[in-house]
Amino acid sequence: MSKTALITGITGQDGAYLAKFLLGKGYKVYGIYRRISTPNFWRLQYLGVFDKVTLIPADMADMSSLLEAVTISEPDEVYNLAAQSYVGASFDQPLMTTAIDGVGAISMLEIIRHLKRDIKFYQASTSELYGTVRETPQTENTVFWPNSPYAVAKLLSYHNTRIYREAYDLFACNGILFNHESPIRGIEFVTRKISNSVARIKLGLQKELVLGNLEARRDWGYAPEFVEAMWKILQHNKPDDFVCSTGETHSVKEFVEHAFDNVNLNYKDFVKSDKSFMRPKEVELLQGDPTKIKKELGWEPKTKFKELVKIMVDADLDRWKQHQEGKMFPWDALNYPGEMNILKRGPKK
Ligand code: NAP
Ligand code: G4F
Repeated sequence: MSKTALITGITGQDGAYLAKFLLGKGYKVYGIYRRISTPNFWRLQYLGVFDKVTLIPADMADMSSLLEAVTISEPDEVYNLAAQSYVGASFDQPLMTTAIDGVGAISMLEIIRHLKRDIKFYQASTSELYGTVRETPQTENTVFWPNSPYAVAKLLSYHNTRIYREAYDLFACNGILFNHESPIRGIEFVTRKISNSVARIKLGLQKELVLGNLEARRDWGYAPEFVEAMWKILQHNKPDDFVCSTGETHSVKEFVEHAFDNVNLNYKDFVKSDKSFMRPKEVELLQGDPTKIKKELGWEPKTKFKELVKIMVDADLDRWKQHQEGKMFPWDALNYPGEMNILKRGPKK
């Protein structure tokens, strides 16, 4: 019999890829979406799955709506991906971030505990938990030292997931995912900001690219591969926590350099670094060790760093060209002409 999944955060990058992946496995897929003034279904449309999933209006900050979503969907598996996921914004809105990313996960765990304990639960944990890293590469046993309100909210959900597993025997798991990107990545994240700007600069639509800390290093993987890891974690014979990463680390500057290389331009002619794009507190280096997930679940990343950069730049170039030819397609870039009018907090004062 086919399984049923409920995805919170289905309108985001990972939610949309996971919905497509699970549909391919024969799942019935439900997702919650929140009421906003302009609906945000472009990723589900872009991946061609909008009319294949069932959407339930709910909000992570409203437990009654989550209860209704679980009652209606009767899931075998819940993937808790919904979050205020932008680290920079968590410094501006720490309470809202804690309510959604930290308390929201507890609401879902409580619902499962009281309603149906055999629902499997996946929590979208993050490499941001490591913050100021205590060792490199980071493993499932590395000490957490979070550096943002986002990371602390995620620490709350990480530990509650573990506690509900140990205290109530729930099949509750953390995927400690390192950064993963794609052409449907949110446009304010650095990789997509770069690929979108490189495409615009190549086509003469933009003159420069202003970034913050070019020296920060991340372990960047390809999002469609990472959602398979989420599924594998819930198919394991026991509930557990797994690091999911490529094992490599690269700087923002390297990403920029390769992105401009892809369109035969020199980044030094276009890129500036400005303090206003820096954070009050930074995570300087992330590099995950995926040994456990490789060994126990057989999951391995396939797409290498340079290939990822090319996939993203090619996709944005293609979309801007199609736009110039007057073609219509689901897309976010037109609704986000830039960050110029958005107040930035900058580094610590
Ligand atoms: P994303 O693109 O920002 O998507 C976040 C999703 O959460 C969106 O669907 C968003 O809905 C939804 N959401 C936000 N606030 C909500 C609320 N109050 N109630 C219900 N839904 C709400 O994030 P992502 O990159 O797909 O990441 C998925 C999850 O993995 C997040 O929890 C993130 O923190 C975590 N994570 C991501 C990475 C990464 O590199 N991508 C790495 C580690 C962990 P709207 O569309 O309405 O905004
Ligand atoms: O792309 P970012 O905003 O992603 P960040 O902060 O690493 O967070 C992402 O990955 C986490 C997993 O480690 C997730 F948990 C989280 O939800 C999110 O998906 O920034 C990457 C790096 C940072 O060091 C930032 O300071 O790039 C640096 N950066 C430099 N200039 C910039 C910019 N980041 C952004 N967004 N914009 C800039 O102009």
